[in-house]
Amino acid sequence: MVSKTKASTKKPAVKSNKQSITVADISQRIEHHLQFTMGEQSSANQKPAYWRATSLALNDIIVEKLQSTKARQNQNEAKSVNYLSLEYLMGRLLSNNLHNLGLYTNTEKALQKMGFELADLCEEGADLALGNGGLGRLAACFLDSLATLDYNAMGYGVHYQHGLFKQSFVDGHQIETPDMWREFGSPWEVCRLESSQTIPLYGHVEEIAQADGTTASVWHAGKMLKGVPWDVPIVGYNSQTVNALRLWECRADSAFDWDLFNNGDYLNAHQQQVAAETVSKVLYPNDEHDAGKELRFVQQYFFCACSVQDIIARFENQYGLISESKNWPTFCEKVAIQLNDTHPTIAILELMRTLIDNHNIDWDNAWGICQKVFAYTNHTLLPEALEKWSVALFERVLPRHLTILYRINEAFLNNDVEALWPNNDDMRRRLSLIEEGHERKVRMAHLCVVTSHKVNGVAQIHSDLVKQDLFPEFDQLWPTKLTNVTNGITPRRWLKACNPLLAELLDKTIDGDWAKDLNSLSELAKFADDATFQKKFMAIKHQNKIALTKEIKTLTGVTVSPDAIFDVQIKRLHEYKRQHLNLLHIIALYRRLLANPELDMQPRVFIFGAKAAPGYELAKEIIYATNKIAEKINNDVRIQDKLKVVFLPNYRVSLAEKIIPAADVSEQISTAGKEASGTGNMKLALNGAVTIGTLDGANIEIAEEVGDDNIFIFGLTVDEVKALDAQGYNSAEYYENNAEIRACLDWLDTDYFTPGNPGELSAVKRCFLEGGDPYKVLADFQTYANAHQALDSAYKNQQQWAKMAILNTALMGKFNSDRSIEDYVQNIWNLTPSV
Ligand code: 26W
Repeated sequence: MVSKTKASTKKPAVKSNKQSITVADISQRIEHHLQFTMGEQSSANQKPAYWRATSLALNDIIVEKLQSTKARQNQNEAKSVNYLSLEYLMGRLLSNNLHNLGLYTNTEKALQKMGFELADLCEEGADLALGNGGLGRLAACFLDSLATLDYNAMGYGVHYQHGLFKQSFVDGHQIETPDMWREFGSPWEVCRLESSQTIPLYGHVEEIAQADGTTASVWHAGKMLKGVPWDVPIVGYNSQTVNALRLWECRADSAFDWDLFNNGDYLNAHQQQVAAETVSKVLYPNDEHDAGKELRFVQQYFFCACSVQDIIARFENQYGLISESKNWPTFCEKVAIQLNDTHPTIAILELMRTLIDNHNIDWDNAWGICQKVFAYTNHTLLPEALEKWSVALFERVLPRHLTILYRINEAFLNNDVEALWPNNDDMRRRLSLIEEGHERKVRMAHLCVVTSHKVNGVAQIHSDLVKQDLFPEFDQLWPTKLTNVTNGITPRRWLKACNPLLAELLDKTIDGDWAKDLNSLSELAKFADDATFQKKFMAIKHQNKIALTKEIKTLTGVTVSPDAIFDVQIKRLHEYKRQHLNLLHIIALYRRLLANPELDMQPRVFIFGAKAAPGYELAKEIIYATNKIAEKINNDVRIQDKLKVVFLPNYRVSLAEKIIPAADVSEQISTAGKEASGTGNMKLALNGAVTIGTLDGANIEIAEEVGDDNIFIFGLTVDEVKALDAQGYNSAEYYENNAEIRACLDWLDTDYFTPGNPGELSAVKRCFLEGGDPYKVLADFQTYANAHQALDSAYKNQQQWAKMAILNTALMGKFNSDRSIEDYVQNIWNLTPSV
């Protein structure tokens, strides 16, 4: 028996924030909502009704705690951080909120008495998929950590009526349909009509000469929009805090034009409302690719303007008028604003405009305030993801903001740039906030860096590349401004809630609450070689794999064996993430098995989950190819089920929560220098999956934590990729010199995987050859295949593999988003917990 360490020295329990609400209380609350809110629907499938009643019952408790939190934070005059993000990938909330309130078990008991399984009811909830991928999910994890650490924080975003599209496959092709999370309303949101905001846009600016010789700019807006806030409570884990995520819905300033209506022009009477609603209608599904659409620009301005007005209103309610100079230092002491990438950059110009035009603060003080409150996080180096909005669009939609932008740029070039690079037009051109050219554009990232007091990347290598390659001159200008905060994940959702069997084993094995002190997981390391513990740990992995085989069968009809290696690649579909490298290796494995069905390899199931941006053709080709190749392999009896490939449709947070606990292998195979950090890598390793990956993003820091014996690293390093680009990369060489690569690629030209349609998969081959293989797939193929060979033989030794799996779980403490938040608090926000 594995003895619990140092039982006698058990630490005194912290004052439990656990809700002492009894099973009876919970039943009564659920019954109340069934009867009075739901009106007792006696429909056949009662699950949706009991899910909603349970959620509403819980939300009552939560909203109460939200109010007490607000009162305490005001009481403590705690500095607040305002997280501005166009995306929040929240997933489902019932299970998370129950775990964080410590009410999961009691609610489970209450529902069992009513004849329902809580785990089943949790399946009824729609994901709040108000994001695309990593950036949106990171925002969600950060909100969980901020509330768990009792910090005063407010998330600001857009109340999209439709989140990220629903993905389904038709004959292997990705089909998108609208997300309907709000079809029947969400039990987790509270409409805050009283905090609605009205914001101006379009129109023109009139410069009016003032008596003191200065000119005042008066913006005559062409249109007004109304922002209606919906608050989604953010429940801290075992803490005193429930913060809010405030999402702005857009409505017309006036819902109805009576004159048009009275003249029978009913459609146009409503036109204003329709136009306004489109602003918060849908999330743009582009990940890492700036589409540059006007509506996206208006979305960004809309939520930034509503949020800035709300931040000022909250401040003035507590500390007095911002127009009074005595309150300026207080504003900087009590308010921090974090820009989650460049998408909320306009908030800078909006705060400047508001302070100067609405609160009569002079330019220099307004600018001083902005520099103290704003900070910016960069999440990508991909050139196509860096936002540049045309000056013409700015002129038309936000003419006043443009005049402010010009003045910031002038001061920056004439003071900061001139100081370091006197009379250097080239440097002025390169650093200017305006990119000259046939169409003048605004470099949003430059405005963020020039304004913010701190700029951070999201993993050490990424932050180094931001300094060296993206903003080298800015690093010279302000040597202490650029910093790093390595990403993290919340262990509440990504272990305690999604892997209850492992959570229970950890509770039994580790002292204290690992879900709040993830570094305590390192206590597991001493059991890594312990046969008994290994057996328990791997039995849990096997249990989770059995559960996933059922989900796979339901979703794809494919039968897989839980004894096979579950090899997982789950993330957005993008060339730099190299799902097509994984696919090329699968084709090679299949070919080897056809050549020798007795090939000594561990049976393997390759599991894919990935959405492609609707306009990203090659990404969709890679999905189609993977599905067609999977179909062929999964039905090829000659290979004796040694290889299975499944592409699970509609990958999202709630599906990730099912896949991750069952994963043996975590595919983190991006081209070095392209994946800023990754966070899926952390979730999979924390749940005992062993990583096969490149030295990219946070993979490097994961390898540092787990040790080179417990990870499979392959491929070119960042510097080697740069050297290859410098000397000129010729992918055809690998095609000519590597017979296996050539055979596999040539196979794609045939109709082997697409009977009767030869060449249907040739687009994938072409991207490697004619397309120049920009992400060096062919260059990394052989070392990747070799790493998989090593992985296969490691898996044969179940003791060795169990040790690796346990050490990955044990040594993930660093990647707790609580640690990331504490880094932001220490280096950027300077907050104190409000308890
Ligand atoms: C303009 C369109 C657009 C939309 C989203 C461009 C860029 C984005 C995001 C920045 C893309 C994103 O999600 N980046 C991911 O952010 C994660 C959180 O920091 C990182 O872990 C991932 O490496 C990074 O790809």
